[in-house]
Amino acid sequence: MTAVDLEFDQLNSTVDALRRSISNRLMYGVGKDAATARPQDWLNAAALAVRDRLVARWMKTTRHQYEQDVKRVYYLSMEFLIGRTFTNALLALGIYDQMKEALAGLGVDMEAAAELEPDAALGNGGLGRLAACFLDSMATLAIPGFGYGIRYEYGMFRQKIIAGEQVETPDYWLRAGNPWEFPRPEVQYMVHFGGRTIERDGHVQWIETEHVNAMAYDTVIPGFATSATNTLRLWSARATEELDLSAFNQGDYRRAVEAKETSENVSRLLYPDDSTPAGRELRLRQEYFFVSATMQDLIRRYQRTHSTFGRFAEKVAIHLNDTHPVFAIPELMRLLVDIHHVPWDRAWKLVQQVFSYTNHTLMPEALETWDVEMLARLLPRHLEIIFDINAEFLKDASAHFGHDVDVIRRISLVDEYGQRRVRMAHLAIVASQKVNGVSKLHSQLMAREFFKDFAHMFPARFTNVTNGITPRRWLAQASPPLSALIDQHIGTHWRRDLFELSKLRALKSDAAFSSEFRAAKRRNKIRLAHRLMHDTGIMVHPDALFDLQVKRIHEYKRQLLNVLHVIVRYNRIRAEPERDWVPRVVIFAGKAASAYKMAKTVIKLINDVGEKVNNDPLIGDQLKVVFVPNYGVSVAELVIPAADLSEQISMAGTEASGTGNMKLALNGALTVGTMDGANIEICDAVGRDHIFIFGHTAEQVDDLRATGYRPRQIYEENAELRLALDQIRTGYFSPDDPRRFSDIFHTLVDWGDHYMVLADFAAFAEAQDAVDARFREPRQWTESAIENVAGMGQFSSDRTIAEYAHDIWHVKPVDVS
Ligand code: GL9
Repeated sequence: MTAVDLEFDQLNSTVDALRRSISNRLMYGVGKDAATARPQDWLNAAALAVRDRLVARWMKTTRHQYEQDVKRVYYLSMEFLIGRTFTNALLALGIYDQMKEALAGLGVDMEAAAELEPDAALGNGGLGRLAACFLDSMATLAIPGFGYGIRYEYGMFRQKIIAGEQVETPDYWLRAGNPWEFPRPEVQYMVHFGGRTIERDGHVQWIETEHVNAMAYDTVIPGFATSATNTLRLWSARATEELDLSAFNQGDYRRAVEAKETSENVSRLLYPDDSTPAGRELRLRQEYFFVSATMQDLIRRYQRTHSTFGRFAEKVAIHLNDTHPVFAIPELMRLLVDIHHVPWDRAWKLVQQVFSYTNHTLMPEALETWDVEMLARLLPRHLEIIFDINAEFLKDASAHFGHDVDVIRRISLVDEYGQRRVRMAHLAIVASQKVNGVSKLHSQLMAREFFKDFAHMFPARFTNVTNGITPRRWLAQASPPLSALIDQHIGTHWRRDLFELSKLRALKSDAAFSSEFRAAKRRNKIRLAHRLMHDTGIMVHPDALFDLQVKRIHEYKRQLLNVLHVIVRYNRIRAEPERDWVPRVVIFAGKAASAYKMAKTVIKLINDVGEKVNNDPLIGDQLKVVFVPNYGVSVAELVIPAADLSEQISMAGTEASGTGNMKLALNGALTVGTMDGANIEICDAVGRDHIFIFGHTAEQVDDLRATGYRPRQIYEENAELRLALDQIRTGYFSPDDPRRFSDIFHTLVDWGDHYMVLADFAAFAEAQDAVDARFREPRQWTESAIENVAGMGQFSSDRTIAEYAHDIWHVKPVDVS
């Protein structure tokens, strides 16, 4: 920042200046006066005042990017789980305290007002949240990065728990307006579907299509303590034909708006599910809609400063966040070849230089494929392009492997078994210059098992970039007490260089620091206890061990393993109520995909067990079980800082990385976990003595499966486990419907449970005993907690983004001074 900018910023950051801006924005932006303004109006006015301050930086960054003709990264993601923006922006600008005072001067409680902001929940889980952390880090590191996605009108559903069951309600997050976005009606691209292709003058034309326009909405993404800012551009569908006037004039009002409604459905809602077949066509339309607009937009931006495609690969990097945006590959080919008349071979070379792809899961049901027949109907030109790419690729493959029919069948872009389907991950790998997994283990499994043929053909293409999280949101913003304590002892620079936290190691045996550390944690636990009381009516004691499993509900994540242990613990306490147990509050939170029956039954089981345990007078405060509804970014910011224990207990080899594991450790929770995903790297970083590792490793899981997994034998041999399972089977927790959970029992005991819950039970229970023993020694526990915080340096998404920028995208920070 120049001296003039700095002075300008400082002038604008005073309490007086902010108070004037808020009053101004209330009047001229919101259209209210102080006498009639509701808290929501004050929040909007304050948000606009903050946004004004960001815009100046935004213009400047954009101008510098343009003048320096920088290489830009386009981060394509169907999901961005941003959460709230207000507090985050205040901290980025360094005006949190001033704003609080300014609002107080106007009679407004800032923290209460901030709670009114809805979460931008345009994502399902870890993958979407990762994209949001990446935006934060790209801006903070001044990497010229654009997020591209869809402006869903309805984000992730709101989860209510009614009579212990998940009920989904729509999340209309735009109800009160969105002060953070700028609609850009002048930026619109036409997106086509259907029709057919013909050849004319040596070029393919795609004709007789239906179309919809994609209109841009821009959101400013502030960097932390820098004037660098970036843009998140989200596309919204606009009908190309407005009202059908003749239908309207005939009084047929429904038909008059029908076509418009249908075509605009494409950006109506976040696909609610990562596993169901329903709505697949709409999902395909969404995927293509967003990448087509994005490719047109980035070509237009490139052509503003370049007259040929000669330097395209020097100026453009396109990142595919999982396979959802992979139609960008054939779309870019189509635009280059059919519209801009670049010869096929040259276009393909360009494509292979600009794309890179991250795989986020190896769960077979999540590896996307598209029915050839549906593609032929909706995207006929793209199907031709995919077939042409495949033909060339299979030629190369035959040259590489010899004529091994099995390999060719395995790696083809088209799955020919049964109904023909295009394998999107294969297309992504063939077109990308780099392909990465999200933790060391996951990247290894990718290259050695799932995509081993590709890794054999293109060994240099496969790499690892372990995930990370932004310390701004997940420590500075989420835990004011712990951040303040850290600031006092090692200064504030850890927000930009998380490795600074390692300085805390020197303090781990310092009694004064330890007790302040415990006090900070306790304040967060009290904050949560109040909210739990308010939202669920369950009273918990802040001195109990707060044990959290917060994440999507999925069998592979094994919430059932945790529940089984809760039941065993309950039975143990009932057997000896007088013993001095370590009091625990076991907290679950997470959403189940709306069509995922088993996951929903797990939610009901957790709530039924909670009902029984929480109301048992023999148990009292020794054990509480709480299900916190509507897990999302804001709930995470509340619960994670209050955790003592972090449950990361997926079957080894199934959780690609996990990021909640990092957020919890950063907040001083100790992990009980399997050797899966990034847990392995967390274990290395914090030290084996400060983490509770248990269970089969990925290799042992394979061996066990090969020799035959016999859960019934485990059930028969472990009396405590057998009792817990029998209680589930016979309705001990569901007397109103004794058979409610019998499928859970049979899945775990008789139906060969793919996730091998029982195989890890005994080791898990033992690890939990070790947890209790450590918790009885507050000094030791705190020492371990401090080791966890101190070891988290490498899990900053700044480190992750620096690796992407250097090794994959080959982009440099823009100079904004
Ligand atoms: C996920 C993986 O399952 C996680 O282990 C990983 O941490 C994140 C981010 O890389 O990606 N892949 C995936 O499909 N989801 C993930 O969380 N699922 C959702 O986002 C719902």
